This record gives sequence, structure tokens and C-alpha cells, in this order.
Amino acid sequence: MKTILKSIFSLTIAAAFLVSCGGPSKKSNKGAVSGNAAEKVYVAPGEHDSHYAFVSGGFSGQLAVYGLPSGRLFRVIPVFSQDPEKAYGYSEETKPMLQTSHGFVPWGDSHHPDISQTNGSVDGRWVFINENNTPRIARISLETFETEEIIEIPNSAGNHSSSFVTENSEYVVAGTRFAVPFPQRDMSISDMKGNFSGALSFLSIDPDHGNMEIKFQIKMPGFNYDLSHPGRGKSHGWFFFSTYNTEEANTLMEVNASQNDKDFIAAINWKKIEEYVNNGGGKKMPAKYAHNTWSDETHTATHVMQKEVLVVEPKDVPGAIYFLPTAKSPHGCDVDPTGEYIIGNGKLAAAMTVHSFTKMQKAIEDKAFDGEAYGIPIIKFDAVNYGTLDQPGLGPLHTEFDTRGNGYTTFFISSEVVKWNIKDLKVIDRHPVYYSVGHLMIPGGNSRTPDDKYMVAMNKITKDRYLPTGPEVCQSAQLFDISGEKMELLLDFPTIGEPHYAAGIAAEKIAPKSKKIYKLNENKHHYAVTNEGETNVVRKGNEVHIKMSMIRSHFSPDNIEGVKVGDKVFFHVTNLEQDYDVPHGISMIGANTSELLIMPGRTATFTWEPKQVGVWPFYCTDFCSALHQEMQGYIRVSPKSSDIKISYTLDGDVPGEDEEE
Ligand SMILES: [Cu+2]
Repeated sequence: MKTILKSIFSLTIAAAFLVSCGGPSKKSNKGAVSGNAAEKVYVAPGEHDSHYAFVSGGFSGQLAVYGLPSGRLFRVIPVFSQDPEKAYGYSEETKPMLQTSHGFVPWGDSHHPDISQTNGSVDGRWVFINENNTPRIARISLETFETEEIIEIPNSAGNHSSSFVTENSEYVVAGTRFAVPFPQRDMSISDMKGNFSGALSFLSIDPDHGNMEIKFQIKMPGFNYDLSHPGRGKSHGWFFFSTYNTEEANTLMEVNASQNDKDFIAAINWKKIEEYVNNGGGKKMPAKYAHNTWSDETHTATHVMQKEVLVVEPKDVPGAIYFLPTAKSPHGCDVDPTGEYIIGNGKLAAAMTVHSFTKMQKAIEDKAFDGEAYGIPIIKFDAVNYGTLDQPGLGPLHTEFDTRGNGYTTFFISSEVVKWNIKDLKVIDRHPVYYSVGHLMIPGGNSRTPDDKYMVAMNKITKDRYLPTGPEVCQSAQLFDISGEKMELLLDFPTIGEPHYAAGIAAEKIAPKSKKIYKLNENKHHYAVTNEGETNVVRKGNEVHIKMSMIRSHFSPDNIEGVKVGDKVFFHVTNLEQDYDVPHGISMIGANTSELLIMPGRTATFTWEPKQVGVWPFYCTDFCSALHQEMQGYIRVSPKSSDIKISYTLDGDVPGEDEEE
């Protein structure tokens, strides 16, 4: 059936576009795609995409889930921002997730998602993502597609070189973008040079549950740290961070931070530092940072402020950190799947720097150094450099890889992706991306085993590509087929927020274990009920706690009296359904939140502070059955001075009463 459908579809497309089958000589031109591009992205009704793409929302602070090759949007996962669709950051249970050392931060940004790995392959267990503005890293479960943990990064300002994961998910990293006083203090900005520091943080990941912990921070020189990448294969155990502003300038940065002909990639032997730390090395320093965790047992988040962090000074671990000179102001810092090549893209240089891990090892052995910076040896450029790719394009930013020895690099200024052979440093193909492109993504591209059929380019500017929507045009991604010698553009699709970066993975690694319900008998929420008999309404001073249940097509209780103006009413609502895809919603007229959508077996809470006497309805907000419109109840609100006692019923009875002997 599939083949027939596809044939019919391709015929239709061919006819509609009047594309001749005349042969492969038909060159794809500006914006044009080859005749069968539509067929290659068409996922027929009822069929599934072959890949998930997790695309960051940039300034939205969220993570969007798309299917590839269709480009269809499946879900937006809230991470660092409140999201009314899921009540994230609005329900009482999720509010603690957005607590920080700066208080409740309802709106953040999100940048670089990275999927957990086992033996160098993406394993589909968790996706990690960083926030820049309030430096944080989040972990999202790929069973529930919900944010399970957020940890704030102390001693950091801007967290851009994050959140990349080592090949067995030993660590996820964060690196400060801006050098700052470490620890923070009041000092003159003009004294920055030599006195500010750059924190690089290594967060260990619990192999069973994924929980993160800041294992150590390295107090690096006060440069800016831009992007990073773990070593893999032969370079496993190392991490690489690109730096800019090694000048340590603090004014007119576009001039003063571009003085040095070369900046650095910092090479960090984290295994060596881990050993040092495990043997009691490092110094505990006072710090203040939030660590928020979500529990699927209690359906509730917990916010804890941590008070100290273990800090390592580079001078105390000789042989663990080196600087690799790299073309002026590098942005991307990428390691190929073999772990041998480390690519730094000088965004202001004509050349792309390709370093060799083998040469780096030899240079360290030979002490082929060119001085040092703050006690950290600088390896001689020629001793570590494998070669440079000269004049491949303008404004190189990021590189991803396939399994066939090729790199794919984005060029922001010349708006193109260039495919090149890593070994011989020759350009193979180039393709325009309309318009300035930032990151690109190949599913599994950060692993030893990229799944290299597709490539997604994420564009910063898309004017003229879509129907206009006022001054702000949609942001977009473009899908390419990279299975052949030449890259082939297949599809443009709009994205949520700014598609800053993405991580992709084969659907078969996630879909089979996707969670379908929360088991009622495992629900340990403090106000959960497992049947209608356990529902009740209890007054505690001016707080009224309603333990409520919902099932097709009614609430229990459905009539409540004795609530007074000035009370704070807590709706703790449990969805008793145990069927896949049967959520119910609840909304209370007069509450300053609209609604909670509650999954089968889950409990969630919202509050309502009645300000007017009357009889006010609540109702189901998700069309759940033929009698969905009948799924409703009333709360009577009496004056503050009233002495009406709390009472509640379901069909005239107090819920649960007739179950008793
Ligand atoms: Cu309903």
C-alpha cells in the first residue's frame, strides 16, 4: 500500500509541477528542488516519521519536537519557561522547577540540546539542554517528554558552551560565556584583566536515573568560552572548549576582542581531573545555586538551594589542560566521529582550523609549547594542527559529520553549507541555505555513529521564504538529504522561537518506550486519590483543599459549599483514567489560570482565590467523551462572615459514604 500511495503521490507531484523525468541533468537552482523532493518528505496519513528532531526554542526557552523527514511539529516541551498548554510553571507541582538563586524566573532561553549516549551512540534516554541567561542545564525524559531536572550553574555568566554529553553520558558540561569575578564581588570593571575567571563546570550524570550533580568546576583564565565538544573514541576522556576574547577586553569588544591573530581551543583532560577530585583534590567553595528535580512518583517538583561547589585550579593538576591556538575568535568547536579531528571555526578568519588529537598527544609528550597563559601550556600551532581548509566560505560557524569521513560546515555570511572531506581537506559540495545559517544538525551527529541520511540547517533570517506575518517572519529549518555525493534540499519548515540548535535520533530508539499512562497505584502525590471514595474537601484555616477525581464524564465531588470570599482554594485533581491518550482538563471560573490538562493517573494542583459571592462552575476543558459538555460541577461562595460549613456531594451523596459498612 505504501509503495502504491507513494507512486501515486509522486505522479501527482510530477504532473502538478510539470517536471520532466528527462534525467538527472535537471540542476536544482535557487530555491528549486528536484522533482521527487516532495515524495522524499511525504509521510502518508497513519505512517510515522523515521526520526525525531529536538529543536531548541532559543528565546522561547522551550524545546520543540519535530518529525523528520516531514517537518511536522509534534510537541513543545517547556523547559526554562512557563507554558500554559502544559500548565508548566503554573501548576503548584511544577512551579519549583523554575526557582533559581535569583528567585522565580518564569521565562528563560534554551540553546543546545544533546541526547544521552551509551558506547558512543545516542541512546534515547534523556535530552539535555542549556540556558544562557540564567546559567542552567536541564534534563528531559524521553519516556515522558517532560523536564525532570534543572540545575543552576554557579560562578558563571551566560552558559553557551553547553550542554554537550560525553560518550557514555559520564558528564554534561557548562562553560561560562562571560568572564566574571569568581566568586562574585564588587570590583572595578577596569580591573577585569587577570582578575576575572571563566568557570567550566562538569556535571556528572547518574547512569541509572540521569540525575545531575556538579562534580567539579575548573577556574579557568578570564576568557569567553563559546562552544564545546567531548572527545570520543581515541580522544574520549577529553573535552574541548573554544575561547574568544583571550585579550580580556571589556569595552568596544568588536574591535578589542579581535586583536589576537589566534585564540584558543582549551583541551581538558577530564579523566585526569576526575581522578584528582576522586582522590580528595579541589577545594569546596561557598556557592548558591538551585537544584530542582521532578518526581514521577509524587508528580511534584522539589527545589533545593545548594551551598557549595568543588573548585579545581588548573595549576594543581599539571598535564590536564592545554591551549590549542586556533584561528581568530573561533565559534564552533567540533570533534569528528573518530575523535581524531578537532575543528575550530574562526568566524573572522578565512581558514578553518583542523587539529589532530594524535599530534596533540605527541606535542604534549615532546613539550612542543609556545609559552603559556596563566600557567596553562600553549601547544605550538604547527605541532597540533592537522591542516586548514582555506577559503571554504565566509563566516564559518558549526560543523557536523557523517560516517563517510565528511564534515558539513555552516557559513553565516555566505549563507551556505559546505561539505568537505576531512582527510584531504577538499571541498566536495556547497549548497545555499537562504538565509544566514547558524547551527546544523545530523541525527546522532555528536556521537561516534551519526545516522547520516538527513541534515537540518537552522536559519537565522528567512525573509522572502514564507508568507509575511508582519515585521517578524517565522524562523525556519531546512532539511537536506545527504545520502549522496551532493546535498539535496528537500524541505523548508517553520519552527518555534529561534531554532538555535537541534539533536536528532532514529524514532525506533524512543517510540517503543514512550510512556502511555501514569499508574494510579504508583501515584504517591500527597493529595492523590485512587478512587472516588477517597475524594474530600477539608478546610485548614482559610485554606480549602479539594481532593478531586475526574473520570469520563464527571468530577467527584461535583458540588461544593462552604467556601468563602478570601479563602485560598486548592484543587488537587487526579485523573482516574488508565487509558492511553485520555487526559481530562479542569478550569475554574474566576481562577487566574485557565486550565490544567491532566494525564491518566496523574495528580495536579491549581489554586483559586474567590473574590465574589455566588455559585461558580468548574468544568472539563478537554473534549473527552460524548458527554464532555456535561462534565462539570459547582462551588458555592459565601460572604467572608458566613458560618456555612464545608460540604460536598456527588449525585446527592457524600462521595465514598455508601462504600462504608
Ligand atoms: Cu473531559
